[in-house]
Order: sequence, then structure tokens, then C-alpha cells
Amino acid sequence: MKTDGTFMLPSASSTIAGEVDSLFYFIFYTAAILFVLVIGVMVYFVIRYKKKDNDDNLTSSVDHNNILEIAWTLIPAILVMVVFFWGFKIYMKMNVIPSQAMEIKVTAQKWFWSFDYPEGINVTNELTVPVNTPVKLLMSSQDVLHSFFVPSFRTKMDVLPNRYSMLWFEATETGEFDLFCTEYCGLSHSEMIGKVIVVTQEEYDLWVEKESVIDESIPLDVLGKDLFKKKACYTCHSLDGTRLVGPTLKEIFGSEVRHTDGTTAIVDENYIRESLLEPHAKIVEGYSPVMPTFQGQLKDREIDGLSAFIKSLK
Ligand code: HEC
Ligand SMILES: [Cu+2]
Repeated sequence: MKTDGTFMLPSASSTIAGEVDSLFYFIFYTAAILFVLVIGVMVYFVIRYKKKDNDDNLTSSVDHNNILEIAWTLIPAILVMVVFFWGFKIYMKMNVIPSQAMEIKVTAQKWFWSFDYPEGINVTNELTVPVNTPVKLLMSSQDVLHSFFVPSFRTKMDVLPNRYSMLWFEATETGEFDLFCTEYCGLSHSEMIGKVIVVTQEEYDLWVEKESVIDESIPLDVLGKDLFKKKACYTCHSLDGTRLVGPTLKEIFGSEVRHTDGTTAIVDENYIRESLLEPHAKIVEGYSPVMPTFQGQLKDREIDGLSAFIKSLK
């Protein structure tokens, strides 16, 4: 069961979330109390010691008060030390990855997440993991800086090109949790949204089994339609004729396209296959070469499925 968040924070659904929240509340309430104290005393003094019209005498000059000065130096120093050591303890916990953690490879690219499981499964934007199991994410980016953020797990880490960053978490309850890209990464950054789906170990095993086999009984165009959504093609291609980052796929099958190098081509199965595996081989006139390659992410039957789906949009 997914617990609700509080007024200030989303649900706390990982092993470290509770600790992060305690520290957050400690800092928050300490700051709130100090704020009220300091402002309160200030307002009181302003009123209490207001210069009276008939009061010509100057106030006697008080130069210092040892007890007061020691108090207002020591108390904040102690508070800062508490916050430092408390924070450091949680920071270490967040960064030391348990050795038995299961490992998933995360690839960020404009503008979706793809997840590679040890079993050879590849999925887009939906990270399915078992509950009460430490999960290690090995992350890298295909293009620009992205950042992996799951608010309910209180976990966030930058994802960089040409370098791996790592993160781990252990979900403490089942349910669906928001996954955001929290580093501005271009035009459709706001659509780089995913989900972390936390299930029981039994459900996870079933999921792995189901994802590992390709279901040959699904008609190709249905499979394609499903992939269009699953592989996040929709972030760049519309189906209704609207121009997004990429050209619409409506009625392109059988039509003639112009490329930036002046050549033309008729859209057929081979053309679509090439568009998916080597998107930069030919660039459609008026567009930029930003389509990612799906080499290694799509099986042959899935490419057939996408072709059949695009064909059905005629
Ligand atoms: C990051 C944005 C982006 C994503 C994601 C993306 N594409 Fe593209 N795609 C483009 C752009 C831009 C072009 C045009 C430039 C070019 O030819 O590379 C294009 C071109 C194409 C073409 C050729 C269209 C034509 O009119 O000639 C096809 C087919 C295509 N994409 C299919 C797909 C499918 C299917 C997916 C999902 C599996 C997908 N794309 C995912 C941006 C994207
Ligand atoms: Cu991003």
C-alpha cells in the first residue's frame, strides 16, 4: 500500500526516506523557532526602546555582554555541527551501495529513460522493481545532462554523457511512483516523465517471465501501437499531423520525403527500418538530426510491428 505524503513532502517510500525527512524537519523547525525568536525580540525592542519626543538624553552606551555573546556563538555552532554529522551519516548511507543489490542499467536520452535488466529485458520509462530489495542503478546519458529523481524515494542523481553515475534505493512499499528528469535537457524536458513500479517479489518474477518472451500472438500493428507508446516515440512524433520535434507519422507510409542532402525516398518498410536503426543516415528536410537510434533496443518483430502500425496510419 502506498502511504500518502504530508502537507510538505510526498510519501516516504524507501529505506532512507524517513531519515531524510527527520533531518529536514529538524532543520525546518529549528529555523522556524529561531526566526520567530529573532524577529520577535527585534519587534519588541523597536517598540520598547522607541525614541520619545521629549527624551533628549542619549542612551548609555553598552559595549558588550559576555554571556550573551558566548550563547549566540555556541548555540548556532552546536546546531551546525548536529546538522553536519546527521547529514553526513545519511549521505554515507545513500552512497554506499549494498553489495547484494540487483543492478539495472539506466540510459537517459532526449527525452526518455530506458532500462536494461540483467535478464536482457529493455523497457522505456517504466522501471519495475521488487519491494524490499536493494536496487542499484548504473546510469549514463546518450546526449546531454539529465537527472534521475524519484521524490517518494528522496533520491536524485545527475546522469551524464561519457561517464557513469550510480544510485541505489530500496523501496519499502508497492505502488507506482513518479520519476522525473530534473535537469533541464531541451525542448521536451517536461515530458521526460517515467514511473517506478514497485511490486512484490512474486509479481516481479512473473513480470520478468512475461517480458522475456515475445508474444507472437499479438497482431503486428497492435504491437507497433503499443511500442509507439512504450518507446516514447510520441514525445517527438504526432499521429494527427501536428509538427513536433520530428515529422508527424500520419499518412507518411507510401509518401515521398525530401532529405536535407537533396535526395528523396518513398517511405516503405526498409525506409522505416533504416529510420529506426540509423536515424542519421538520411535527415528529413526541415528537421534536426535528434532522433536516437533504436539499435539493440528493438527486436526484428518489433520493427515489423512499428512498420505495420505506421502503415495503418494511412
Ligand atoms: C527525440 C525525438 C525522437 C524520438 C524519441 C523518435 N524520433 Fe523519429 N524522428 C525524429 C526526427 C527529428 C526525425 C526527422 C529527422 C530525421 O530524419 O532523422 C525523425 C524521423 C523519423 C522517421 C522518418 C520520418 C519521415 O517522414 O521520413 C520515422 C519513420 C521515425 N522517426 C519513427 C520513429 C519511431 C517509430 C520512434 C519510436 C520508436 C521514433 N521515431 C522516436 C525524432 C524522434
Ligand atoms: Cu532529461
